[in-house]
Amino acid sequence: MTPDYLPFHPTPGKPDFSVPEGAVDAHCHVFGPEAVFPFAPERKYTPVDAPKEKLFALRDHLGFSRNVIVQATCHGSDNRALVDALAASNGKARGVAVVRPDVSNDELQELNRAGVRAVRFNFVKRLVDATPKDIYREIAERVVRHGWHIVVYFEAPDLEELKPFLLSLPGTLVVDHMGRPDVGAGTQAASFKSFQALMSENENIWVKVSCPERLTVAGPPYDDVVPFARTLVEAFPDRVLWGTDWPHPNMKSHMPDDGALVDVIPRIAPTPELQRALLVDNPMRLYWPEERETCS
Ligand code: 0GY
Repeated sequence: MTPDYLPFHPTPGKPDFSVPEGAVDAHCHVFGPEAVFPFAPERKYTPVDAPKEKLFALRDHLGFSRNVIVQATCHGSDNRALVDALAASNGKARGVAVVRPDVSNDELQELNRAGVRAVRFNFVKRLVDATPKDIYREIAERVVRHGWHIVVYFEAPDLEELKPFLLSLPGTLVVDHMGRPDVGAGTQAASFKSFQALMSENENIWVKVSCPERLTVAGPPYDDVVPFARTLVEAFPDRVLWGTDWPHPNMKSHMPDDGALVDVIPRIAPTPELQRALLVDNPMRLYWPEERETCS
């Protein structure tokens, strides 16, 4: 099948902003190569190949040290491309997998050994067919026993309906892309307030302040998204994560320059302390806790 969205930027620029030593790109993907790791038959889009070598080259180019690779819907619950990338990373990548309800404990243990530390539940209707919440809850209860956490992807209009489910999940919950706020409605909109209240009231909920390129109405340099991310970074400095979202699946309007995305970071995390928390301390606590304990 032919790719049906823009290819990733072939030559991203060097960012002006220097990320702190040990920075983690906590949301990115690998796709294929399709000839080795075919895409899932049930996928809603077909990406271009975005293999691990390109991801690791981008990591080095942008000055990052590590990646958290998130299983995207185009690979369904076939985590082989993800596991292959983790194995090739020399311990510099951890994974977020998608699993089926009939996954065995042996398979979960195998994924854990490979470096997977979370599962992702996706509620974005254009990306997946719905999975009953009871099934997701059963999966959550099983994976937290392996010390994993849950990553959820949903859009702001679905937050109220999802809240009871989100609050019923055990362990740590990470929300992708700020819960996809309606940027045009501004930071005072009820739905963004509701999301902040959810985080204020539940200290187990974390958020990725990622994807200005997806959320923007105005386009680069993403002035309209910055206040959303900055609000969350300043309110919840020890529960925020940042990622490139490379290779930016499904982007049809414009393809971001990943160097320019890195240059958004000092605008959303304006002090060295906030930058270190966002890029190093928080992702290390969640994905490499054993290394943090050794360092401290
Ligand atoms: C992202 C965002 C998107 C795609 C996926 O799993 C996916 O296919 O998450 C999207 O289209 O918004 O996190 O990469």
